[in-house]
Amino acid sequence: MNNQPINHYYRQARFLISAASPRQFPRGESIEVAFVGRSNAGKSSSINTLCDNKGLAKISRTPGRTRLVNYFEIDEKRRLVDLPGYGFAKVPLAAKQEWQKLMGQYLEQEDVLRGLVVIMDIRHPLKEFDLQMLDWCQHFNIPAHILLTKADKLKRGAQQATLLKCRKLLKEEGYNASIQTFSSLKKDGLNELVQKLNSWMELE
Ligand SMILES: Nc1nc2c(ncn2[C@@H]2O[C@H](COP(=O)(O)OP(=O)(O)O)[C@@H](O)[C@H]2O)c(=O)[nH]1
Ligand SMILES: [Mg+2]
Repeated sequence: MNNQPINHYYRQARFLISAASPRQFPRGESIEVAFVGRSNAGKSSSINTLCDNKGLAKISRTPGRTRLVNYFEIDEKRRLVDLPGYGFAKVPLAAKQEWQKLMGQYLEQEDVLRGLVVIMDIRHPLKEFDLQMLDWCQHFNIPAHILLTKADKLKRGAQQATLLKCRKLLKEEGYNASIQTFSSLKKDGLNELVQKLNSWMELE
């Protein structure tokens, strides 16, 4: 086991199904960890980095197009879930409401969902949408872990300063989410993410 890469469980991940509505959410005994973030924050890239598989979650340059919940199977008991990104300015109200409904339906599955990874661009952290996600986590009693991704866009000092600032703000606002810096490009922070997911997924 010692020669295995730290993310070896996640490298097994295979695409399972895309669900457009709760009726299509897969059933069974599996536990899940889900990823969410604003469109273009770097969600697909972080899943691909975690799983060491560039083609796993599609990396799209057109934000806000998909309203699908994408499931990846790690093993027969564990799944990763790519939740639809939030598109913003150009998204009509009806689409926003549809998105909110689908998210609510997904997040209320408390027997299945072990934790939510909230992806934020380190240059634009803790925006309104991100805080809404954290509010939902508190509401549904779901542990949250924040990735400040694209950390390679900032110098080390600025990365750490942003991390500390966000951690302080979270504490002040009463959120008990954990938070780290991450870079899909450099694979920085992968170890920390894997440790968090392993504990949620009851791996080792
Ligand atoms: N420099 C850098 N670019 C990133 C990183 N993660 C994602 N990107 C880029 O950001 C854009 C959006 O990424 P994507 O993963 O599709 O975001 P999503 O919409 O949240 O799934 C793409 O052009 C990625 O190549 C990162 O860690 N560093
Ligand atoms: Mg994506």
